Amino acid sequence: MITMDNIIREGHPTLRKRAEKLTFPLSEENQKLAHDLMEFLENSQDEKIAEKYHLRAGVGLAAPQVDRSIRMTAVLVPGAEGEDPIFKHVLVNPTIVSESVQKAALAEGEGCLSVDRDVPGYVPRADRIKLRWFDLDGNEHVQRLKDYPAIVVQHEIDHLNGILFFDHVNKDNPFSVPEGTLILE
Ligand code: NB4
Ligand code: NI
Repeated sequence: MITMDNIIREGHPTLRKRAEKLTFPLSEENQKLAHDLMEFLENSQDEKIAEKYHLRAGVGLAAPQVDRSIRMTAVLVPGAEGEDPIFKHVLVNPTIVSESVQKAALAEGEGCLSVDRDVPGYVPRADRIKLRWFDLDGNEHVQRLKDYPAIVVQHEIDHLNGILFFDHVNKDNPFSVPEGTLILE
């Protein structure tokens, strides 16, 4: 299983590389990675397991964060208690087909499992995206996302492009955002 010891941190060169596209069929190794990324998110969101293994909670984890420079990321946005997850997928070669002009940012700012410090500030992103990706069997999917799940996916796709969330925070005033940006509670 993946633990915090397997997650590389800010300063590691892999986090700043553009990750490689995958081809199908996926190797057994990459299929196992997909499973391990999602398992980490499940474990990290389980209070008992997270405490036992000292996992920081996560709603996304990208392959480059475990030092695998390939275009794969897991996303697990939980639903309300007892409900199905809002978005639970391993994305292979994800691309944003189109995005809204409307921007949105999480009120709490963002954190990253590869960044061991608090970086305050808003991270303005597209509020709505049309996402295209491939699943582990090589089937293509297209789905529109908005608000919280859209933000999570953009944070993860950034990892595949060597971008970290604080790259988007305004250096002079971390809480200034483009006019009209929605602040998501
Ligand atoms: C990715 C997110 C940072 C901002 C927003 C949030 C958490 C991460 C990083 C957008 C994407 C990981 C991957 C959370 C969290 C809400 C849901 C369900 C129950 C606890 C969990 C806490 F943990 N970010 N952490 N950061 N990253 N919400 N939640 N809750 O996930 O670095 O690249 O379990
Ligand atoms: Ni991150």
